[in-house]
Amino acid sequence: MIELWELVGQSDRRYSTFSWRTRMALRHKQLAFTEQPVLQTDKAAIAFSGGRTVPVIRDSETVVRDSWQIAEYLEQTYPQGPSLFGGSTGKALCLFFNTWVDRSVVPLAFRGLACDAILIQDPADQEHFRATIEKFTGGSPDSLKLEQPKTFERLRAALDPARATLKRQQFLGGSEPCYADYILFSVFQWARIVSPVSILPADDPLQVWFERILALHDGYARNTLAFY
Ligand SMILES: N[C@@H](CCC(=O)N[C@@H](CS)C(=O)NCC(=O)O)C(=O)O
Repeated sequence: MIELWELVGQSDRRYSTFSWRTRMALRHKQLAFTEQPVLQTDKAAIAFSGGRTVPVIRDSETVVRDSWQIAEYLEQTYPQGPSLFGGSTGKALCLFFNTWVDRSVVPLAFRGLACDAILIQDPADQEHFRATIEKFTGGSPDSLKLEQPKTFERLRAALDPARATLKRQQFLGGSEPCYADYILFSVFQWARIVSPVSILPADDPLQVWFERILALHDGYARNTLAFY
């Protein structure tokens, strides 16, 4: 069975953004897997992967790290399951989307949510996470909390192309979800797991789409410890 290494916070909160992409890809492919929760500071637990971040999967003898590489691996290794990319053109566009979300959406979401996310970290990870916040934002949790409403405003504006698209179709993949849906979903899933402050109003097409993804695969993603 496939094993997935991901992060864990207080009260068994499974908050890792990038691991949610992999979890949803595994469910989409209808593959069974077990989870191996690790702390951010427990780099020894994932040293076998050759990297310092999760997600990591092991499938028999094969170890793959990095959420994008994992999606590629699953699509190639398990062609019989529902497709993640819908062919080579879809894969190329999903790669663009992955890069856009990682470079334009994740940094804003991190800036907005890190001040709350530090509060759900395991005590052993708090100092490490504080240093990560400082490195990526140049700010402290307190200063970022003051900016939070403005940061969320910028985030909502940055997402306008996705919002406009989701007014016209059910999923980023069209009438069915594809890997692009899970990429953007992972940011909002992280948000609801680490922070009580919701980013989107209930009638935002992005929120309606998010609820749709939460309901997929028998409500799999909804069924995790979260604030809302
Ligand atoms: N490009 C990587 C990014 C992975 C990543 O940054 N993972 C975070 C968790 S969401 C991590 O492992 N952080 C550990 C740390 O900061 O020490 C991917 O897509 O898998």
